[in-house]
Amino acid sequence: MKTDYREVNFDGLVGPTHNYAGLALGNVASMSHGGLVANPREAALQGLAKMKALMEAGYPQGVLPPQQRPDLGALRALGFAGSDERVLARAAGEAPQILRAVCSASSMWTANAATLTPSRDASDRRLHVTPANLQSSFHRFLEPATTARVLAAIFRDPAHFAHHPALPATPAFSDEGAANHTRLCADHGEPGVHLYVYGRQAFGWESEASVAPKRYPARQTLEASQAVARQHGLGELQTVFAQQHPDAIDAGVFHNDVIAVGNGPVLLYHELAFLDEPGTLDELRNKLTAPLIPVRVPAEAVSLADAVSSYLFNSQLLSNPDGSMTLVVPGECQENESVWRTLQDHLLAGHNPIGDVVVQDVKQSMRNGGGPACLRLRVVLSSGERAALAGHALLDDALYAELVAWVERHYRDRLAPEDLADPQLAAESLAALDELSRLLEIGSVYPFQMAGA
Ligand code: SUG
Repeated sequence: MKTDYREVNFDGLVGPTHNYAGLALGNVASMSHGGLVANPREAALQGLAKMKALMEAGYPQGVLPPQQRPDLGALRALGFAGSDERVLARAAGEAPQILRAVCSASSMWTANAATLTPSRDASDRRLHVTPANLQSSFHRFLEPATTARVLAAIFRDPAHFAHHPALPATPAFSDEGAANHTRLCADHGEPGVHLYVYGRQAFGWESEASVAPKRYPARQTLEASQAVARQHGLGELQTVFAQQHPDAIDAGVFHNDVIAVGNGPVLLYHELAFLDEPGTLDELRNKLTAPLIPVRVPAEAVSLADAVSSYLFNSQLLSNPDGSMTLVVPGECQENESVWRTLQDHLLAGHNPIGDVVVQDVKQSMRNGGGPACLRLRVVLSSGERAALAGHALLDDALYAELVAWVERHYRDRLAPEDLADPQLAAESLAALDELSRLLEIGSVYPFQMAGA
């Protein structure tokens, strides 16, 4: 049966303070590019070009705004007092790493904004939303409060949308959102099975069976994934919890979406994505109503190192009306011989619905470890829910043109770490965001717009 559910990808607009600060332990690109000069204007335009290309190819496209940065409120909470200029100057002098963190434009990676359950799978037939607490790093822990306001502003109608609080921001419930969640189904409008991938178990880790990464932190806990599924009212037959392979995390796979991507009944994954590959596939097969189509990439075709440097699996896998699928890969895949060969010989030529590969250049984001899939939050919506969206968050030609002009008016084309202390940058950023919130018609979502903040 054909239904009117469609996947809408909400991409994060890159903020005016986009920079390379080397903030993310276990994220190889972030760790190796810290200190480079960034180009926020190019970054934002690359993101918009991806959105436009997908919109023009017929995929519904949404936009989520960036956050208020530098986060002066966070600096004040840490004891930096005085005028805004004084706060910035003191932070730059006394704690440059903290200043970098409060300037990060990391909210662009909206795959980490929240975990969502489409109304199709919820017993109350509403879309359920839980913002991720992102507690594993300070710069990302600053995101959820504004993220929750932005999502509540767009998914506003309580008849259609249910918002849950972020999980307690403590290591036991470390949650990184949709980057560790994949909904598999026959078709977007058919019942889904929710695959949650976690890196460690918070309770019971002393047991002998427990395996954890040795080099880099595991960001998602089993307990966090279970709590999100519980908040959304999902039952046992609708969920599969699988542990990520610790060797993958130690090779720089800090989220599951760096090593696997699913869409409809297709699961494209690297052989080292899951600790228990056969067990995970069996459970998915048992719970899915449609036959699972696993597309496995062996390590001998693409090594973990190549998967991490090319971000092959951080691709968007999109459904086409004829039943085929399109894979949107970052430009880095074209530059890697074994990855490009695997794409042609194994993925496109294989027995699976992937019929087309589209290359998108998102290099500015990639240097911080964010590929095409990181930049978007997938939201499966019925036509009634799409009509109920508040604000102006769905991209069309007019909004695209306005956003490009807005970026060109407000963004710098060069941002070095030492520029972050410039009070003028903070003022430019606030002016840009004030204008953007009017453009997107989302009301007052930023601390500087809220009374008493
Ligand atoms: O959390 N990078 C982000 C990248 C997130 C990618 N998202 C997904 N895989 N879904 C992170 O590691 C680096 C910022 C810096 O170093 O300046 C950063 O936060």
